[in-house]
Order: sequence, then structure tokens, then C-alpha cells
Amino acid sequence: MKSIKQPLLAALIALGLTQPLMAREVTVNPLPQTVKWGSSVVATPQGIKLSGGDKADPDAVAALVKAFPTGGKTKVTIGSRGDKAVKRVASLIPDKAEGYYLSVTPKEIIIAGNDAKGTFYGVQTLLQLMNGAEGELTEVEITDWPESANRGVVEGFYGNPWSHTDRLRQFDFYGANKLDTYIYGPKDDPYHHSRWREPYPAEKAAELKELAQAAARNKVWFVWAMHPGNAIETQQDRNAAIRKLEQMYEMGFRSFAIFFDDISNYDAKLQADYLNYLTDNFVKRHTDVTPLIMCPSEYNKLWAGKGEYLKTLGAEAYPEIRVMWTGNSVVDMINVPDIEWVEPLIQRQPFIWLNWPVNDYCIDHLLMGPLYGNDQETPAMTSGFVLNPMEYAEASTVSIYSGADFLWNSDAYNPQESWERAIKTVAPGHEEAFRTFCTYNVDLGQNTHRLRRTEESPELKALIDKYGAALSAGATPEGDAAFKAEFARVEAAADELLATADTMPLTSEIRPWIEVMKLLAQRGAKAIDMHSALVADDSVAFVNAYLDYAALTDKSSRVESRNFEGTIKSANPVVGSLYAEPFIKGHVKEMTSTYRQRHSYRDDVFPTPVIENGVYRIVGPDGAYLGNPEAGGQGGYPVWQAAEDDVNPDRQLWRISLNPETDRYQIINAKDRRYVNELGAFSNNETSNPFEPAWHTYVIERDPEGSGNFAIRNGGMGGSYYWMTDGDRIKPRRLNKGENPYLFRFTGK
Ligand code: 14T
Repeated sequence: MKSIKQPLLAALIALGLTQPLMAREVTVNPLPQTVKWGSSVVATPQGIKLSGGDKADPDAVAALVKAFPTGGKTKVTIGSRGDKAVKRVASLIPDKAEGYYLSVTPKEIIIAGNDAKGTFYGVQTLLQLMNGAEGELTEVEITDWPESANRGVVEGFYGNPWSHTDRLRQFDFYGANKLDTYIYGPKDDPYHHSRWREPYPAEKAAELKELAQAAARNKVWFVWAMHPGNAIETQQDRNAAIRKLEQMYEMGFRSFAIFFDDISNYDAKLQADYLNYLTDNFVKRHTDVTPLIMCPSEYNKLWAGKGEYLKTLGAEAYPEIRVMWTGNSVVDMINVPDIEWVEPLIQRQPFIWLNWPVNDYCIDHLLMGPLYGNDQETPAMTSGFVLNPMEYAEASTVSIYSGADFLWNSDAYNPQESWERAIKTVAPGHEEAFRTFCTYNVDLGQNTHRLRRTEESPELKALIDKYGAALSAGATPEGDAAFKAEFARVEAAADELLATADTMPLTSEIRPWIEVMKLLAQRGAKAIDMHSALVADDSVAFVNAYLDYAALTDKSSRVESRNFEGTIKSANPVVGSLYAEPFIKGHVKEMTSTYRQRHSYRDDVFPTPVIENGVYRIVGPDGAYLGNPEAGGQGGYPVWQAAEDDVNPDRQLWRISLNPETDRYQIINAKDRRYVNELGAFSNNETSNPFEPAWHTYVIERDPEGSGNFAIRNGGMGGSYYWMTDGDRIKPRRLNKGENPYLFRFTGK
């Protein structure tokens, strides 16, 4: 088919003589540096007539002819700088490593790389244009190159390592999205970590060999990492390391990393000596082995103190050895000052290990939100930049896609827009449903690294903001309907995805989370039914809706992921932990408590909380009242007071309520609304509490001996600290043997 000139096309369309052929501007990932669209529509090749194919990079040619067999009509010219085939466009090729020039016109297609990798990337761009064009490829000229070198992934998490198929699929994905680095270091591969001395068994070795080839085909630099811990000093240890590295060399690997993360009693000088030794006795003994990459023991600023360790490492390790770095803390996005801090210490640009979207420290959550928070200048300030993903390989591709985008062209990177494109690419045909899934799987929940993400379920969040409070107050038919519609939408999305889970690697991998999302939607709908029933004063409907809710909740709590025999970690998927869960749980608790106050019909079906939400006096062991003498102040402590405060009774009143996020009680002074924290002190401020709820929420336990007293156990500190008294203060601490923690009573106003 010949191209049709736009005016003629318009005329034909007007006459109804043809289907509209639209110039279709396809978005390529990562976003290219420059794109100039033309106006002609170009025939999409059925088959191609290739010139330059004999000289051009074989991987690039292979990728091209796999998609478009030769023997057709469309003229395609391919080559890299210096090749005769592309000589006439030599001046148009960007003079940048891995860059390429791509031209698509009705006459011909030209792919001209600045180097072999550039040619390969030119082909990848063409393939994306074709896939997105749906038969309506538009004339275009693209000049493109990456802003930084060594963009990719480090398989560096704790948990079930990726499978062989996972990795093969990943490498195709990296090739297509122009990521060029993969560092192999799954913590729970014994031959990487605990049993690094031992050779891979034959079967694993065969898989790894195949991986090395798949990586090469996709222009992915495969770095195999070893984690020798502290066994680096003796000659025996060093011989064992060299033996293992030589074995890996035999299998086809040419690049290596040594990890020293997550160990104690390490020594910078010794580690540097070891790395230099391996460089002299292994790397330099071969002509084709690249300089080592290393992960230091103090791999982030939080752990590095004044930087003495890093300084020694930087001074002692050969300058060509690259040093990894996670930034300001273990899990943190990368900012310019973080790099400026470490670079002079290690005397080289850091190689960034970004702990995102890894979820090994919050395994019940999938991290499906957008990738943001990394300064746009950082890729160019590093010697490499890799993302540590989730053990869920397919689910990780949402972030990896955006990582590729960010690292190639960080100036143009837009987190939200990139995320939207990632969803379309990762779940073609199920974009809307998968998008819904992703929005409900954004928050990490409470975690040791204190990283939170708040872009969860914006649709539901808007409804909560609009109707959430009114729901407690009474009838909101419009609100009830809106919530029901949202939960129905989420349930339908879950059903759509579940229907694909037998055949689609992505949905089969995340099936347990989809199931929990479906149950969440069903539970949400039941909670709204409870509300309607409560408003209508229909106790039978209320009890029935609650029983359904409880059954669904129970079912949800039993869903497991990775629970196979021999699993390293299995998860109990949590979805919607930031807004959806607290909203649903909180309202159900509130409604059952309201119901119980109004009715006695079947109130036995609701579990009785240890104490009802309410305002209480807290009475201590000597009959003293817990009070707040400096109400409205900063800091300070609640103290035991012998006399009742008649002037300001609020100072001795405490609002005690279940916190739906932690399922534990929060204890807040009624006068100034400040929390009592895990130290038995007040938070500074009534509204903003600097601590996570886990640190100021409590388990309240009734004395099993029937004294009528209660114990207050700390939510933090591993749950082993009880409120005890010390003079006029509360002192949370571990119990001595045989000590009685049931010291407190709660009395009404
Ligand atoms: F090597 C490092 F850069 C690194 O990040 N190491 C581990 C990594 O394998 C893991 O996936 C990541 C996220 O959990 O954090 C590091 O592991 C830790 C970090 C901790 F703060 C393990 C225990 C910790 F207490």
C-alpha cells in the first residue's frame, strides 16, 4: 500500500470512500530524546527487504527479522556508524554511546546506531512503534540516546528467588525497554550466599548458561554476584573464591560483583584487600572480565556514621572497582545531596542500588504505585543505577518499566504518566482492571523502613472524604450508593483479572492479591449494607450483613501466597491498607458498637471488645487517677494524682478507642488530645504525632483471674512491654518473673 497524502485522505473520508487512516503518535518507552512526527501514514511491513543486515549487529538483526521476516517489500536499512549501508545518514546519528537514528518514511525505514547497542535499541523503538500503530504507522524521525550508562535491576532481595522462566521473561522485557544491566544476587540462592564456595549443581548451571545467552541476546550485561560474608581473610577462603569465580567464568559469565551487605564485624581495609586480590588474581588474569562491582557493608548514609569505613574502602580499593549505595537509608529514593555526600568518601561515583519496588520487608503488600522521588540529575551522577525488585517478577515490571524510562531520559520523566503507560504495556487488554488493582496496592503498611506511599485508591479516598464522616452520623443514601458502586467496580476488576490467571503470567503470579481485593470489595459492600440496615433500624438485615462480612473477612485472612513446600517466605496478602481497610474495619466496629447499645437481638454474634470505645478515667494501683497536669504543653508526662480534678475534669479523662490501622487501643487525653506514647510520655502535638501508630497504641487485657482490672501492653517494643507505675509516672517495661500487670481500672465519667 502506498501512503495517502493527508488532503487526499480527508477528501476520500469525506466522500465515505475509505476508513479514516489517522496519523497515530505512538508513545515509545523509554521516552526518546527527540521525536519528529511527519504527516504521512506508512504501510506497516508484512515482510521486509533488508539492506545492511550482513554487517549490522546480529542481535539487532535477529530481533528485527523475528518480527518482520525478510522477503517482503518494505525497504529497511540497518547498520551502525561506519557501515556502508548507513553512510548517507552518518551525520544524523547522535554521537552518544548507545544512541541511534531511526527514520520511518513511506519510502523506507532506516535504523542507524552509533554503536551495536544503539542499533539494537533502534530496532526496539521500531518494534514499539509497530506494535502501537495498529496498522497505521506514521512517518517519524527519532534521534535518541540514554542519559546514563548501566541501567537495570539487581535481583538482591531476601525470599524466593525468581524462577528461570521469570528471568527469561525479564531479559526480553529489559531488551525491549532498553535496560542493559542485571545483577544476579538473590539472597536465598545458597550458591550465591550461604554456600558460595560450592559449585552450582548441573541442572542449575545449565539454566544459568541459558540465562547468560538470553541476557546477551537482549544486550543485557549479566553480573553474577557472590556474598562471601566475612570469610575473606585466609588464603583458603581466597582460593575458594577464585575457584568459584573461575567456574562461573567457564559457564559464560564475564562480570562479577562481591556483596558485603547485612553482615557485622566487617573491616573496610580487609574487604578492599580481598577485592584487590580478586582483581589481581582473577579479573586481570582474563582479558575479557570487567572490573568488579562491590556492595559495601555500610551501604547507606544512616549506617555510615562519619564515613570512616567508606573512606578507607574508597582509599584502598582499586579505583576501577565500583561501589554500590542505597542512598540516605536502606530504603530511600536517591537525591543529589546523597550522592554528593558519598562520592568524595569512596572517591568514585556510586553505583546506585535502589531498594524499590522490593517488598521483602513488607511481604504482605505489593508495591504497584508509581516510581517517584529520585532527583532527575542523579542518573548522570552515578556509575550505574539498578532497582531491587519484588520476588514477584511480573508485578515488578510496572516499576521496572518506569525505571527504564527514568534512567534513559530523566528530564522527560513523568512518574504518573510513565506509570499509566506501564500498566497498559504490562497488562494489555486488561488495562482498566489492572489499573484498579494497582491503585489498591500502593501502600506498604507499617514497616521498619518507614516508607509509606499515599496514592492509594483515589476514587475510594474521594468518597471517604466526601461521605465517610456523614456515614457515622446517620442516613446517607447517596453516599451508600456511591460506595456500593465503587466496590462493585473493584469486584468486577478482580473478576476480570481472575479469569486470566490460568493463562497470564502476571495475574497468575499475583492471584492471591486479586482474590483479597475481590474479598475487600465484597466486605466493603457488606459494610455498606450494614449501614443501610442500621439506619433503617432493621436488626435482622444488620446481623445478616455482619455475618456475611465476618465470613468474608475470615476467608480473606486465610489467603496465602507462596505457601508451597520449601518456600522461603509466604505472605498473607493485604490490599488497600491505607484507606480501604481502615475505612471498612473502622465503620464495622463503630456500627456494631452502636447496634449493641440499641438492641439486644443477637448481639452475641458481635465479638465483644475488651473495652468499648469511649471516654474513661484511668485508675491506678493506689486508686490514683491518671492526669495531664500540663495540658496543652509540649512533651511532659501523664502523672498519677490522688485527688479528682473538679476544676478541669478533662485532664483526667482519656479517650480510649480502637485504632483500625493497628487493631489496638489508642489512649488520648480528653483535654488536649495528646497521645500517650511508648515511653509513657506525651506526644508534643495533638494532631501530628511523629510516631507510627504502633508506638502509641496498646493491647488492653482483662485479668483472667477476674479481679476486674486490666493490663495495658505496649504495641511497640515487640509487644513485651507493660504499663507499670514508677513514682507518679507510667513506666512501660518487661515484667519480672511472676509480676502482676493487671493494675488498672477504667471508670466512666
Ligand atoms: F545490599 C544492600 F544494598 C541492600 O539493600 N541489602 C538488603 C537487600 O538485600 C534487601 O532486599 C533490602 C530491602 O529489605 O535491604 C537490605 O536488607 C536489609 C536491610 C535492613 F535494614 C536486611 C535487614 C535490615 F535490617
